[in-house]
Amino acid sequence: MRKRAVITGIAGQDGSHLAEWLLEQGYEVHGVLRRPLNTRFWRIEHLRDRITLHQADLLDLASLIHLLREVQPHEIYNLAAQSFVPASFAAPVLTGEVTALGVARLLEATRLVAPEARFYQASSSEMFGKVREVPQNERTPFHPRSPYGVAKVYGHFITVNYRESYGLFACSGILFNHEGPRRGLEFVTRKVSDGVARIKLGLADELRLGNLEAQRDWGYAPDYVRAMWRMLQQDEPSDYVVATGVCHSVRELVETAFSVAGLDWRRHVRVDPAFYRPAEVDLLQGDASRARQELGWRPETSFERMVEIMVEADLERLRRGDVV
Ligand code: NAP
Ligand code: F7E
Repeated sequence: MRKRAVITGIAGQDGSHLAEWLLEQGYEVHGVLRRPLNTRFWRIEHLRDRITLHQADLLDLASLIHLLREVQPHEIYNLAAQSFVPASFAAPVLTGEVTALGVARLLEATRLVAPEARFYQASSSEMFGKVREVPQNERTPFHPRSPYGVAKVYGHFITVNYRESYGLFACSGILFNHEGPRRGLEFVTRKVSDGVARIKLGLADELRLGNLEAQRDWGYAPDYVRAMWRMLQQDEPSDYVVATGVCHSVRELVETAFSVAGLDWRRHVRVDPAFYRPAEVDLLQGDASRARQELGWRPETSFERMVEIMVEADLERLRRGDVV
């Protein structure tokens, strides 16, 4: 019998990569959309005849109960969230409803309808925020710096709590930033690769960015979804940091991306305070030793190669005239 997996957030970056990976592993893949008529399908268009799509919303417990009753999944991957940090400052309550309480709703639906299913929660390095140590591992205390980070801390601990209280096989993956050509255009890596491609093709002349000094541990999204799956194949549920261990500043990201296109970034990049955040996460660097030892997971794509892939993909896309 084929294993059935439910992916919330299937139309997002990670959802689309995870769906591909699970199909390759022979799974029957069920994806959740909150508003099918408004969804932009560009990341999953090529998968549409191989997956089953359902309408449900993390804001609505009944919709999640109906979903799990219908699918009776073996594995549930909760990737849906309001995931953009600046939007969480603009809409902190909505972010809490979706990114924090949404996890509790899905766990509760799981407990009621599919208690044997294995559950993955998409936790985030943003929980470390104002970091207490470098690098960060599974034991590093949290100090979130945005409503998004605060909401993810709730999602993380409610997942741990359902594991400890009800014996659910619930895991939380503390993933550091991961990127690729399917990243939303508002996130800095994709904003830069898109900006470089526009400048190279003569469609723009400048790129306005915020804090160039922030440092992140950037990995490649297709590598990271394998770690999610591996967590649910273990004998015991647990929580894992997933990261490359290498960090770069936004300035280094910019230098690397402009040089892929043979451009001098100093001629085009302008710092615009509009993109500064009320509170910043200055530095994230992960220690994924546990994932390496217990899951046998390691990243396969370097930062430089990832930036190259992203710039080349945006050049091709804009030459075709596609919007995203
Ligand atoms: P993403 O591209 O923003 O995708 C998130 C998805 O969630 C979107 O498809 C969105 O649907 C859906 N969604 C939003 N609100 C919803 C609701 N109320 N009900 C149901 N679905 C809803 O995010 P991602 O980069 O793939 O990240 C996946 C998950 O990992 C997120 O939880 C994110 O917070 C977390 N995470 C990401 C990273 C990273 O670096 N990418 C690192 C750590 C953790 P629409 O298409 O309708 O907007
Ligand atoms: O910002 C700086 C910005 O928006 C990275 C989400 O997937 O990863 C992501 O959150 C850094 C920040 O990602 C611009 O200030 C400078 O320091 O790409 P980002 P993020 O905030 O790290 C974590 C792990 C998640 O879980 C989240 O869901 O880049 N930066 N200039 C800028 N950032 C943006 N977006 N735009 C700029 O113009």
